[in-house]
Amino acid sequence: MRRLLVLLTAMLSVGCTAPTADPVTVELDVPEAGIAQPLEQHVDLGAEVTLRITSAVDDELHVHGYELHIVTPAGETVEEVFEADMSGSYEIESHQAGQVYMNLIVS
Ligand SMILES: [Cu+2]
Repeated sequence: MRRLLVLLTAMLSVGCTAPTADPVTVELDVPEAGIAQPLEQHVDLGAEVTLRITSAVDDELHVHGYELHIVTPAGETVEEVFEADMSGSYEIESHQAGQVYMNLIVS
């Protein structure tokens, strides 16, 4: 019985192993003129990402793939927290300016 319990515990802890990526904060400051050349930002797969955005203009940002829509009132700092659980390159696009501000690379 004791042996069975040990085995079960071992199996459960393997099954529950979470990615060991550290949480990360990604800052995105958008000036009034926007961002002509997309920034590039890498985050580790499995990391908890805090996206901290400060925009000089009213905007709505779309994180492609993760399908986050983030409203950013002018001059305010907005935070969006999500789990980077899909690998790939994801555009963070302004639906106001029609520009890609950042490519978020998850790997
Ligand atoms: Cu979009």
